[in-house]
Amino acid sequence: MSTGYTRQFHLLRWLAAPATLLLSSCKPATPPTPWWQNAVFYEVFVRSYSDSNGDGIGDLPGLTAHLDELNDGNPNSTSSLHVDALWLMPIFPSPSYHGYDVTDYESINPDYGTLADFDALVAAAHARGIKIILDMVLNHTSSEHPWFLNSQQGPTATERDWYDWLPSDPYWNLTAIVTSDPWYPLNNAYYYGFFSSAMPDLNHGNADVQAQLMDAMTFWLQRGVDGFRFDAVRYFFYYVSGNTPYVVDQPQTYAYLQQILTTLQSKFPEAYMVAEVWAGESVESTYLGSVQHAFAFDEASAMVGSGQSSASTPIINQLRTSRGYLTQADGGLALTFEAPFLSNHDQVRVMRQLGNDTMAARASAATLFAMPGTPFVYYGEDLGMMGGPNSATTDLDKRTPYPWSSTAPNYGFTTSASGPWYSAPEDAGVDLSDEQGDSSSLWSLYRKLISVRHGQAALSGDDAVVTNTTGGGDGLMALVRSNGSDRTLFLVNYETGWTGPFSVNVSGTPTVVESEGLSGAPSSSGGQVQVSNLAARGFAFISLQ
Ligand SMILES: [Ca+2]
Ligand SMILES: [Ca+2]
Repeated sequence: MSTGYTRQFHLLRWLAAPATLLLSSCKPATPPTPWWQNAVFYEVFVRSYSDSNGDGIGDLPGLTAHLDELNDGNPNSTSSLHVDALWLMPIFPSPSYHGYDVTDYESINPDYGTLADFDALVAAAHARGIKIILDMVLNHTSSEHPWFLNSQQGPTATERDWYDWLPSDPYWNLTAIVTSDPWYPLNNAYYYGFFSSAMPDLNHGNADVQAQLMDAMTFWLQRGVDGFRFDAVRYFFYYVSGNTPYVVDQPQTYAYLQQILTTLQSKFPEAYMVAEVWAGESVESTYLGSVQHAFAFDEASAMVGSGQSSASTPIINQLRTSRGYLTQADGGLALTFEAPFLSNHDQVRVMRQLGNDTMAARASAATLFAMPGTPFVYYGEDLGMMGGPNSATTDLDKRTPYPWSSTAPNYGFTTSASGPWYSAPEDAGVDLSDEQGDSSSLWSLYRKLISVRHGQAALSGDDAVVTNTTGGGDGLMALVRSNGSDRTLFLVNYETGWTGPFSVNVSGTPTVVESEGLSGAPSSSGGQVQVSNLAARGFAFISLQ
């Protein structure tokens, strides 16, 4: 009678069903140089990006109108960030402002526009060389999704088994993860909603559910989408042993993800897929082989931690730990399995975490682009947005409108007389028009760092070695990135004072590619690179020949 047993039965039924879309005999074909290997992603919350029609809500035409600021297709222009790809947070119909509870996986939220607007966005993005991936929230739907409205009608409803129902509340105690029992009463039964009553979990052991979701993903890929960000993959399956529920990281979850990956890659070999495995690296790394990429949550904490503490220890320790988790059985490295980032829509913005310390933010940004894997920038990080003052307790304050101009009403986000759908003031000068015109702005630094990322082949390689230094102090990190014979040395000083002279235990003739606070040109002798001084929060990307 345990639900976990039922789940296993469903999985077996699914594995035994040859007609299931998830089972394809095609083998995955990976292109020799995937487009995402040296790509920089930009995470966009459409509701807060740009409003095109004056209703106070950001929309797809608003994003389309501002693609040139993201990447105008001219690599030499200094008015464009030159990101390679956009992750759009959910754009499907939803009763919530954030969209992480979907009511239709194959259409566009009317707040954001139409399918025609979406097609126009994809066409305009592709014309500039920008790829687009969509947020796919597969774990659960909205409680207002037609599937759930059907399912809740009773035990004989045609879609009853698409969700999990029990005749009585099992009273799980998940207080370590969520605040209450995730079983909710409705029509004389109880349904499972791990995240909330408004987000009933889909039963992924049901073959019809699998087919529906695969259809939806195929629909978007055929429409030109370049991949997906998979939300909350840890929670796809649960298992109950006795009275003890196990709600994350089940064997069925890994198998299911592998099937999704294999099937989509067989049909769309250039599709990029990155998963939210929001956990420590000991857990996240177990998804290696089940998902294409996973976000590096521990690394984000470590990068921000170095910025907060003025010590390089957090990020150095993390990189060494990563190497342990991401070295495969054959000795090969999988460091590019992880997608590094500083913060995302669920976290207090990095500038607020750093106490509005612009120099620490600059050092953190430089470190982000030195990391192995495909880097993601959360919209507004490029400007140093703080978000609202209640960010620690309110997700809304992490997702405020992008400030385009200091002089236009509503920061140029909307022409609505009643203002934007939500807002929080940013410091003077934290807006695109001011920062585009200032070569020393944080936005201009992001533009330069993205250019460095594109220009240095070593930065898209699979190796990253923290290298010993002599002298330099507690804030210093020396990281050697390599890709075949290409090598780039990254130096960063998280301290609030100068390093003084130091040497790095690496050979090669150094050529500075981009730096801040570097005193003099580095030299080399005796298998070491010598640096005379690096300022507080300074950094350098140095090519080694
Ligand atoms: Ca609008
Ligand atoms: Ca689930």
